[in-house]
Amino acid sequence: MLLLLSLTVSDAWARPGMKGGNSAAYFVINNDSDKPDTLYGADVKEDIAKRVEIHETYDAGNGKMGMRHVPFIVIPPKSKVEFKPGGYHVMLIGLKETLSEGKTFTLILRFKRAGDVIVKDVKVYVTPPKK
Ligand SMILES: [Cu+2]
Repeated sequence: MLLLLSLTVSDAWARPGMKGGNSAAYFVINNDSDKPDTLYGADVKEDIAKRVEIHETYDAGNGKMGMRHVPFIVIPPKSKVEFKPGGYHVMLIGLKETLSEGKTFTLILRFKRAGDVIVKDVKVYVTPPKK
């Protein structure tokens, strides 16, 4: 039986960050299949960060926002999940080099069903690009 894995990632971009600091990557996961999939890990192909984690932003009270690591995110069938500022993001922790505007890198997103999805040319923007 031919198994069609129609899971794609689009609209990827990342925030600038200083060497030693952090950056965050954003994108849209489109699950066109009729089965849910689970994002359980992320990495960067180039050696630009000490750690790469899936994060969510939450309301920490008193008007403050916090963020924390989440072990996995389920992507329901026939749906899209947007990673964006103030929501889910992939955190690049401990940058080994400065990521300035225009720099690109390759993101690897690990899914239970679709396997590793390679997102090429994730570009660093100061202002989020318009879709
Ligand atoms: Cu974060």
